[in-house]
Amino acid sequence: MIRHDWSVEEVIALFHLPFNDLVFKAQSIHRANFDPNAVQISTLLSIKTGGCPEDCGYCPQSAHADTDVKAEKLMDTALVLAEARKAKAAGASRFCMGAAWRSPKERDIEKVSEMIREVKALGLETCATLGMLQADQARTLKEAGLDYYNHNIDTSESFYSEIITTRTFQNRLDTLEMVRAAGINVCCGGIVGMGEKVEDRADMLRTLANLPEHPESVPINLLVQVKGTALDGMARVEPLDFVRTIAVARIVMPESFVRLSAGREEMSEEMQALCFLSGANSIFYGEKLLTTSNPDTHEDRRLFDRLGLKPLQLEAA
Ligand code: SAM
Ligand code: DTB
Ligand code: SF4
Repeated sequence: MIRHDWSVEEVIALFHLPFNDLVFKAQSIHRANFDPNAVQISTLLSIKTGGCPEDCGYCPQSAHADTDVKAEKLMDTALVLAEARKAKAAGASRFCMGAAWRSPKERDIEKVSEMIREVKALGLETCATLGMLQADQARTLKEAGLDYYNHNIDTSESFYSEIITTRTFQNRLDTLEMVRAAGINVCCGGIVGMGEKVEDRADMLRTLANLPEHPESVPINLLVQVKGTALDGMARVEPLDFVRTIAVARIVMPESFVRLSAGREEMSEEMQALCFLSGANSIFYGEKLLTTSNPDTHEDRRLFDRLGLKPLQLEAA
């Protein structure tokens, strides 16, 4: 049953279930809604790297952080297309273009629209994450053929200002509403491991589940700690607590793709297997996320073989 009326207490109670009960519940819901052995595969590309004016404490691309990431210009469409072709050849079904912007300018929307049109023509699903959008910008991206827009709420409303001060939680919800109104699929999730409490994880998932429509895709990232960012050196999350977050996301959003996102390089194969068992059915595939590294593709192929997982094929493909 699809619900949009979760209370935070109910979601917290899920987090505190005995582990076996939690995973069984998540896997049962997963099986009722999805092929249990199919995993959706997305490949990321940073089309505009670094120099971002926002102060997100986790992000190596923030101008407020002191990292090795250099500010670059928006990439040329031809180079983006070459990367998209490689991603498709490697087996990705979706190509996600990320830009380190607070919000795009008109000229940026034009150029990204061109990229979207051409990536889509390759037979890939398109996704973009460009920061805050206006309603007309969302409509233009939709017309260009944008299938998904990624815009994370990252954490609970009450913890948000501990992590980011240059925009509000409500700003995030406003953009999500524009994206939805333009008819673009929503990709929205968050990060675990920023010093938040279980209550914050529960409240973040409650916010997502209580949106008028569930995001079609829910990325759950494990914080990738980068030297020079405000959140470097945070206490590491217990692997089983991360798995619990995946399981609860699956339970409260039964029909959404739950993506085991950033942070897989730090995870053992066994931990990833537990995440898949708990309802994760999407990953980022390819050796790079945006600026940090992701597992080698041959390691992922080996993991898929050992677990009997297969990449989800697009229906039209
Ligand atoms: N600038 C746009 C924005 O913030 O909406 C788009 C790109 S931004 C890098 C996309 C998402 O990546 C963030 O919302 C955050 O959830 C995730 N992210 C960034 N740095 C991360 C890190 N070090 N570890 C885990 N996730 C991270
Ligand atoms: C999401 O939830 N995770 C991705 C994607 N959406 C854009 C980004 C992860 C970034 C990790 C840090 C980096 O590589 O810069
Ligand atoms: Fe900028 Fe996005 Fe990084 Fe925040 S997460 S600093 S908005 S690129």
